[in-house]
Amino acid sequence: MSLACDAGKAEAGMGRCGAALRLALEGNIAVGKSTFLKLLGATFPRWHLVTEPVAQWRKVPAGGTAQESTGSTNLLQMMYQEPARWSYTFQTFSCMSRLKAMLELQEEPPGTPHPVRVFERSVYSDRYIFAKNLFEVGHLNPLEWAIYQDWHGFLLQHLGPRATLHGFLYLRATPQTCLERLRRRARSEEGGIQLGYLEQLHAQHEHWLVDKTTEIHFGDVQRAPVLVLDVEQDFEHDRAVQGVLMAQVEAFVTSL
Ligand code: UDP
Ligand code: D5M
Ligand code: MG
Repeated sequence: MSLACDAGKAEAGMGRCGAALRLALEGNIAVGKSTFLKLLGATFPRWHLVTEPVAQWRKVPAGGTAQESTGSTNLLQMMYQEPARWSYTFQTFSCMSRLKAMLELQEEPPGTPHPVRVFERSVYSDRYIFAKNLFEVGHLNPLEWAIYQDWHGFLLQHLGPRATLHGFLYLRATPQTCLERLRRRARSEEGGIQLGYLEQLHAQHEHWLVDKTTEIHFGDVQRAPVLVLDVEQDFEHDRAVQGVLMAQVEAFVTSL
């Protein structure tokens, strides 16, 4: 990459010469991803930020269930209430909703500045954090896990560069801190989540993004740089901590 291209690209919202830069914001449940995304929006107003489609999972337009009278079904709740029955269904829906959000973004015409795009989680955390964990604890059976991996690999391999990511921002805090934030947020479906589940998800993040011991089936994603951001300390209410975190992100983006 030329120096001329490098100069000021993070400030200008330029990811790289010739293509939008796509990053995923990863981390445990309630670690602070949505809060962090808002902070990115305030700091880098030209960046394009995509929140996780949780609202869609809570309101799937579908009849034929106990909630038929409302015309929609809360799939997130069903998965937490009966994981062995609904985990596979949930994985199909969450992965498709993330893919749609990724693919529906228009590419910009040649010559216009290419904004940085940041997605709250990704089709890769769907597979290498959640689905993998659900299989390991027995909520996805071996057949469901095999079918899931088959279509996930096929779809993403065929989408190629359209589905790839150029880097990961990993928000890291202890499972205990995530549990405190989760309880403070008090999302109704998550009332039954225990520390043990957050510990499992924490370990999956560490294996994938830090130790790199998780087998990843997509070369670009395996090689994509990871910025680990320590958010154990509250950043939502602390301007100094926010400044340090935003400077780390800016330096990371400039290096890509
Ligand atoms: N939160 C907090 N301090 C922080 C970051 C987040 O108290 O430094 C709170 C935030 O207000 C929310 C909860 O933690 O009530 C979960 O945050 P968020 O929804 O951003 O987490 P996500 O699940 O998106 O990672
Ligand atoms: O994540 C939103 C909520 O959705 C949280 O309860 C975790 C859950 N989630 C997100 N993706 C998946 C997959 N793929 N499988 C199972 N559960 C999932 P939050 O971290 O609160 O933003
Ligand atoms: Mg969130």
